[in-house]
Amino acid sequence: MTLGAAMGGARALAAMKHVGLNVAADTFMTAAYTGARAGLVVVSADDPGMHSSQNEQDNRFFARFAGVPLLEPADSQEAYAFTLLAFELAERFDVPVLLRSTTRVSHARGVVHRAPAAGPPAPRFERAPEKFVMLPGYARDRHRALLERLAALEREAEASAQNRVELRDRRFGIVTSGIVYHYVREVMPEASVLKLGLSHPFPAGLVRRFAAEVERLVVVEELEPYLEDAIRAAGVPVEGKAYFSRTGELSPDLVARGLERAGWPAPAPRPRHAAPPTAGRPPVLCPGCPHVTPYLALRQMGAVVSGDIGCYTLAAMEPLRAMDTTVAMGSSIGMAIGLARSGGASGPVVATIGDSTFLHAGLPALADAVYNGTRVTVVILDNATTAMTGGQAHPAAGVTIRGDAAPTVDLRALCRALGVGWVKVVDPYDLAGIRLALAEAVAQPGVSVVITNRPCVEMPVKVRDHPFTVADGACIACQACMNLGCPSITWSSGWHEGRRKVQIDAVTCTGCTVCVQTCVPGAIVPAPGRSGKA
Ligand SMILES: Cc1ncc(C[n+]2csc(CCOP(=O)(O)OP(=O)(O)O)c2C)c(N)n1
Repeated sequence: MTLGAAMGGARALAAMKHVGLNVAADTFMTAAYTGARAGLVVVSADDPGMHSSQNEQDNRFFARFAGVPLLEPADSQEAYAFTLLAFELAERFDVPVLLRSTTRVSHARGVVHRAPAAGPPAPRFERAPEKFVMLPGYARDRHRALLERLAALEREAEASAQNRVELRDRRFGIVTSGIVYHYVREVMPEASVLKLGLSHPFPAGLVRRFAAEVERLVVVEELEPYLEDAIRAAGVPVEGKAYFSRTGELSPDLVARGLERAGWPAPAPRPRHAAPPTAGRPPVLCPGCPHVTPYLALRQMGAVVSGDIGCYTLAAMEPLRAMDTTVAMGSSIGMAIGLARSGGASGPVVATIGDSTFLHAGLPALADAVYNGTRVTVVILDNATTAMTGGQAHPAAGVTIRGDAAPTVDLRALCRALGVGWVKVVDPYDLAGIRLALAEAVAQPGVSVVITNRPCVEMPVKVRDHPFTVADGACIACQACMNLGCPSITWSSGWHEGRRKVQIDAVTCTGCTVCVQTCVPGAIVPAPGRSGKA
């Protein structure tokens, strides 16, 4: 969309997490050939340490791979200033610009001084098929044009004010970029530093000049030895990953320890702002989450479950432990096809996918499963939102991202239109109903789809029904309700025949009634007090 907008003459910015760029890569790689009319900036928010991601790929390589400039802000002010600079470079060199941040920069807040930005040009699409239609004949020319642009950009990087030499103690020459620059300054304030803000194309001449000023050159960077390899390839002796991990985030402490390992004097102890200890809390599905029952049923029927990326990925954890594979957003149905075709699955093969993820990347694989007659069941977990990332709307949610009414994709009709012969919509709070639907679905000879239809209990509105409680003395400690993994159900202080009884926290219970349906002696009853919806 943003490439189309920029070709149409409007400045455009696409922001995504690191794995988002994998999905956009097909367009991104060729956008480097076409360029656009107005500036196109791609923001990649990388996640070293995988705070909430399935991998920690280092997207600086994407800049080198595609042949586009790379800007690496170190803090909020630079995030702002580099975004303006990115548009300027994009328009001056007719190339998309990659602005890469990491979690610590993306989540930072700071005072930002604004600068006047040049007004965007008036949008106007001008036909230029030799620039915008990447047939091989045109694309060959554009590839050559890209290499010429890169040579000009290299001169830019050599002279850029964003690539800054700070000469202090000449024994220590540190090359760094992004947030790590601040870690280095904090723990080794006396070190000489080359801070790279425009790090692709690589300013080899500048690095050589810096290296000549210092006794030892060490790169401090998170994840891959991206800068280190480039420096070594330029023929400059350098050290780096020998002292710093290639996985996870760095921190001021890890930088200090790495530099000590490199043989440099231990830095002065830093003041500590000790945070009070917090209890470890494993991630769990919320009380009343409509994603629980399909997984309970799938585990009980011995299905091989190809999972996807969303809140429901937590079904891989105890006590549900009902997901066998999860790799990338939208991969579940394709992987289920492969698992079914492998002949190695010990039970029925079932893909489970959220509504948002299904619309993002599930449709092509479902069409393929139908087309090629693969026997798989797909469970679409329709909670009418994109819960995991904060409740964004999507094309089947009925509202726009701003909350205005919008046309709604009818998921059942969509599956039928793709040729699925057996589609059933079920209430996930009806445990018997969901068991029955799944049993029927996996018995179908071809593709079957089960759609669950309860909204997320947290967003866009909180769903709170009358809470339940465990009746005094009625619990026989069978612990069947514990299989749900509901955070509202905890151990009580009571015992029955050597097993612990359970209790329900009335404050967090949403009244979904699923535990009531699992309770063998019928011990779970409405909590006393006012009934009705909160
Ligand atoms: C390619 C890609 N883009 C974005 C993300 C971030 N992300 C993780 S889960 C998710 C959406 C989950 O929505 P849905 O499938 O509806 O499940 P829910 O969390 O609502 O249960 C997104 C966008 C990602 N992991 N990969």
